[in-house]
Amino acid sequence: MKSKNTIFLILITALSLFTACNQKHKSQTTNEKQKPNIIIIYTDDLGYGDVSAYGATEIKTPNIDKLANNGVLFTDGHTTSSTCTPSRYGLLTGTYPWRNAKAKILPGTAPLIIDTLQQTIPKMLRKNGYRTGIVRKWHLGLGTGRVNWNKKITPGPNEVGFDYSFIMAATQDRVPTVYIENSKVVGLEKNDPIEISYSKNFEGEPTGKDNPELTRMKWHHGHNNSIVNGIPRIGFMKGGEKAKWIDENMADTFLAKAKQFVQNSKNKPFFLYYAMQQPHVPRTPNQRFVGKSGMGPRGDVIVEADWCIGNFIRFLKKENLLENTLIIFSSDNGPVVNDGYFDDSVEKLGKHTPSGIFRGGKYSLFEAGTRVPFNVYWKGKTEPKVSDALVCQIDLFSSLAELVGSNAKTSDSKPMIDVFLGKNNNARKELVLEATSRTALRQGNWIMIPPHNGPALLKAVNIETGNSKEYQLYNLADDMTQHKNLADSEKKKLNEIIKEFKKIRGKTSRESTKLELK
Ligand code: NG6
Ligand code: CA
Repeated sequence: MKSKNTIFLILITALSLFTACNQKHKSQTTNEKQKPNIIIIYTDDLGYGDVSAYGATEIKTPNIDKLANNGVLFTDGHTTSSTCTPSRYGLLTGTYPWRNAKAKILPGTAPLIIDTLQQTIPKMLRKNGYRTGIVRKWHLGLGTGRVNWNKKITPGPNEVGFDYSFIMAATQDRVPTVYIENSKVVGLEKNDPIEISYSKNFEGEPTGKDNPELTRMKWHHGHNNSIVNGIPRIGFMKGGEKAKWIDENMADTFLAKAKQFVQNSKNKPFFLYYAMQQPHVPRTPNQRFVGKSGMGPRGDVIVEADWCIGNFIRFLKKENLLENTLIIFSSDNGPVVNDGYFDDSVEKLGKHTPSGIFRGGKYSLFEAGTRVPFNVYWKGKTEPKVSDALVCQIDLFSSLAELVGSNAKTSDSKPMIDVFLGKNNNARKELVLEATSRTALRQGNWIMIPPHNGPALLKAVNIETGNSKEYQLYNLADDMTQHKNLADSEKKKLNEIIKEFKKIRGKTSRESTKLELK
């Protein structure tokens, strides 16, 4: 009897051990699967006032609005900088771009500015079981100098954490005007090699400057070097005829690649950095969108971008992925209307205000330079909420790490996933903002802009830079448009912020300003 009982006991114990083990194994695989997919949709030069969810009345962005209105809509969301390269650097590395002297608008031939040993969002996510991809705009440099575009172009996105990359090297207005997939130019023919230079034209090649009769889009400032598809660009390019992109097909090409990446990544959680090129110049909407905004090409490409986002989200839904996908939507810098081409954007702007109520725009240290649309949407997880918390793209590194259970951090990137998911409003207390190598400090509702040399107005683009010989101090709580400089009347506050700014910035080669207490 006794032995029967013992056998029974042993059997029961073995069975429960087996079940426990099995369950543990099961829950691990479920957890692994349940890690949310993460998508960052990043527009190029889209302003705070360009989105109807942010108050635009002259243009409709129904698909971006759906993300904004069903998720967390940040009213005080910032990029680190008011131009592209530094913003993208800040976003991907979680490190302030002013710490890296190379993080400024790059030519198409610039070497990679992210150290291959540096932490990045895709690297961190890859370590945590993700498949990672980038589709569209890179603009963080490629190679180590003197890239041979006809060979493997490396290091690049694939060396800083991306398993898959389908990119344009720099911008739509810069050569090389070709797609690069996993380090190789797409469609390149052996007998028609590509040569690129940013200093000298290739003999016999037409340019926007000398051959205006060959252009279908006229240059306003800059943009008068090589002509590709009738559009004069920045930089000189020779060869690679078959590999050249068709500007009007770019949105569809990238959308298809984004979908393909998702489809190929189904057995793992994935991270996609979908870095759209709209509404950056040259604005080349597909025929389907021409005239759709009534605002000329700038408005039309915003409508096109919005359509792409809607189409992509419907695709995620169809693939049953929406419930388990965190989508972050934002822009790399504030808006600009005329950024170098005569494209009717100024003439057809009408009552539309791309900067919303804010002062400045792209290239500016004023609010509109860095305050951008910023939404976080996760179906079934985020409640519709408007959050006034101060947040910055630089915090996504540590916050996404938190989300996936990693303790990776950088000293500049604050873990604040609960703020991003709308669970609390524990905003950033301070933030250094950057505009073409000049910096300013936001502290609570205060912003201090130290004296900076240079013009107060960039005439070509008609944007105020934020430069002044005097200190500027604004209280955004009751002066969102930054017209009441309180530097004289609030000396104590000013000195407090200058002190803090010195502490954060320390000695750096990029600060053109000597900070002095007032
Ligand atoms: C500027 C270009 C501008 C745009 C910008 C980069 C001229 C005169 N202007 O130098 O058109 O390409 O660089 O924009 O060439 S960004 O969004 O990628 O930062
Ligand atoms: Ca940009």
